[in-house]
This record gives sequence, C-alpha cells and structure tokens, in this order.
Amino acid sequence: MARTLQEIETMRGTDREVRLVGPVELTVVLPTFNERDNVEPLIERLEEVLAGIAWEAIFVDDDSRDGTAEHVRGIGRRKPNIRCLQRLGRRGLSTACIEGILASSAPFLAVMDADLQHDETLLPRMLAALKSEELDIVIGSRYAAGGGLGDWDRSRARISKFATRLSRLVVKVDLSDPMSGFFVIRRPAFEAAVRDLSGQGFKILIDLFASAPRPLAFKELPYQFRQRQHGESKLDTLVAWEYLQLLLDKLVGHIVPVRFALFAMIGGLGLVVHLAVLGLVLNLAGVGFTVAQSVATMTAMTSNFLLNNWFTYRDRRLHGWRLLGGLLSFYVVCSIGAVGNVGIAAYVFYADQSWWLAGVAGAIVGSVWNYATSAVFTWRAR
Ligand SMILES: Nc1nc2c(ncn2[C@@H]2O[C@H](COP(=O)(O)OP(=O)(O)OP(=O)(O)O)[C@@H](O)[C@H]2O)c(=O)[nH]1
Ligand SMILES: [Mg+2]
Repeated sequence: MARTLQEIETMRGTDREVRLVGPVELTVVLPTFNERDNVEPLIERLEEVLAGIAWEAIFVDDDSRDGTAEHVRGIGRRKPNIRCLQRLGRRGLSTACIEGILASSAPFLAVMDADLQHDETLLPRMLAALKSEELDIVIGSRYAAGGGLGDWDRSRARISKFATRLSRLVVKVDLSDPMSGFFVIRRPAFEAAVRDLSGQGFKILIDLFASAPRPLAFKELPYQFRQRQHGESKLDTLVAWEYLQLLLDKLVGHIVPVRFALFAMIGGLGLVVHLAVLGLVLNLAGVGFTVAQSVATMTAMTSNFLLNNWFTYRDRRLHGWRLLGGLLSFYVVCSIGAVGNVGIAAYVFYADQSWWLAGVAGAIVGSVWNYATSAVFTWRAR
C-alpha cells in the first residue's frame, strides 16, 4: 500500500521518536473509561496492523480515576498521532465517540472499543472496502457468518439477540449486528447525520442508522469478539435503560423530548409516593394533617430528585456534596413550581369553574417549570 504519510524517525536515547508529516487518512476513535492497562497494548497492535496507513488515535476519556488520560498524553508526547480528548463531569459512550470524531479531520473514521475486545486486524480491510466500493460504512459484525461472541454466557447472548430484534423499531435495514460498536465510516455520511444524533447511551451505530437522512450503504465483515484482558466491564443494568431511551428518542423524540417524558413520568410516580406517605403518616404516626402533608411533600420531592438523578440525568449524575447541593436546589425549584401550579390552577378555576381543567393546567405549568429550571440549576451541563 502506498505510504501517504511520511514518518520522520529519529533516535533519541533509547526512545524511538516518530513525527508525522502529511494528512491523516484514518482516525481511530477509542472511548475509554478506566482502561489504563489496555492503552499500551492497544497502541502496539494498531501500529502493527495500520503500518503504511496515515492514522491517528483519539482516546476519548471521561475523566477515568485510574489515570487513563494522563497515560495517553504521556504516550502522545512521544507519538504525536496518539491524542487524548478528556471530558470532565460527563459520561457516555455514544457522545464520547461523536466528540472524538468531531475532533478529527480525517476522511475515514473508525470507532472501536479500547479494551482489546474488537479485532483490530479488521481495520485495514474495513478501510480498503470503503475506499474501493461505493460504501458509507463498514461494520464489524459478531453475527455475520464467521463471526462470534467469544465466551459470552447464554443469558448475555440472549439479551443481546433480544436487543438486536428491538432495534428493528428504528433501524429499517437488515443489519446482522446493529449493537456493534466497531465500524469505519466516511466523514460525509457521519456529518449528514451528526445534528440529528441522539447521543443517548452505548449504541452509536443504531443512532447513526436511525438518524441518517438517507439509507447508509453498508457492508459487514465478521469478527470474533474477544475476552476482556484488563480492567472491568462498564455494562450495567442502566445500559439497558439507556438503550430504551435511545429507541424512545428515535421513535417519539421529535414530538416530546425523552428527558421531559421521563421527568413527567417520575413526577407522576411522585404523586403516588406522596399519597402513600400521607396515608401512612396520618394513620400510623397520629400527627395532624399539616405535619403529615409536609412529610409527604418532602419525601416525594426527595424521591423524585433521586430518581431523576439516577435515570433522567444519568449522564450528569450528581455525587457527594454536589448531590446535596442539587437536592437543596431541587427543593427550591419545586417550591416555586408549586406556587406557580396553585396560582395558575386558581386562575383557571375562577375563570372557568372546571376543577379538573384547573388542576391539569396547574400541574402542566408546575411540571414544565420544574423541568426547565431544574435542568438549569440542579443538573446543569458542565
Ligand atoms: N468515554 C467513555 N468511554 C466509555 C464509557 N463507558 C464505556 N466506555 C468505553 O467503551 C468501551 C466499551 O465498554 P465496555 O464496558 O467494554 O462494554 P462492552 O464491551 O459492551 O462490555 P464487556 O464485554 O463486558 O466489556 C470501552 O473501551 C470502555 O472503556 C463512558 O461512559 N465514557
Ligand atoms: Mg468491552
């Protein structure tokens, strides 16, 4: 393969210094969260398989506690084609991939896990296919003939199959492995979709297919998913939750923002909590109504805050002292919301005499206020 990149190599002490001159053809975007021990072996493997290609790696690190970002920067000081994009106060695999791609100028963009589970030897073939055929994207597939899940247990394989089937709700083409996080895409195809991406959760490939303005021309190449060698999996039950949010966003997000729908659902649940606590305290504690109502209100506000912090704002989840500060600001926001709710309801009631219309109007104004102001004051994006 023709060498499109000139490498200027000098020996400095025992360190081989490589300086790259010329345009980068392929950027490999590698999202990381606590993957320090995988970084070096991964770079070595990429250097081996991508020899002769003008490539760079962008590690997008969400402020890992194990020093992944600093480690990558240390390597980057010797190897300028290794870069780190460190994000503070945020988590999210899809947004990490999106921002990594946006930080690159290359015409071909690979997305790959940084834990050595994806087979990097596929990369040159993926790139070659994109360059020689009329394709937008080439995907590494565990389900195409010749691919495999490695040593996954049966229940994980079954969940993955089920999630794959669910993806048909939003991805209309016949992908064998829409849950794959391993692909190479052409820049124009990415740019055409980028403003409509949901960025929700782990499944960037589904997001891309569901957001592309025209069907993407794709090809799948099989590979065997490897076992993780170092570090821990970041998969938890909330990944499934985020996946549902992504599907919901793609299905109804143009009508109502998914975050607001979740916020409102949790608000509805808060009403149930409120009534349950009110009933319990009134009947069991033998206190007056005002005290019981106050306890119920505080409990419902606190549980709403915690549920929103856990589910609605998982990507901006507050911890430690910030959790406490967030809770206090949420109390203030909701108290003002309650005043607005009662004011609007009273206004509608005296104008219209319809108690349920007044109640609904008050509840809508209150919840929109709570949602909008808590987004700014409680869970503001940093
Ligand atoms: N930047 C960033 N990277 C993440 C985040 N969550 C996971 N990653 C990275 O994304 C890649 C895939 O995550 P994994 O936890 O390995 O998920 P998986 O491969 O589906 O699951 P396992 O098979 O259990 O490893 C890894 O390189 C992680 O370090 C995140 O919130 N932010
Ligand atoms: Mg993994």
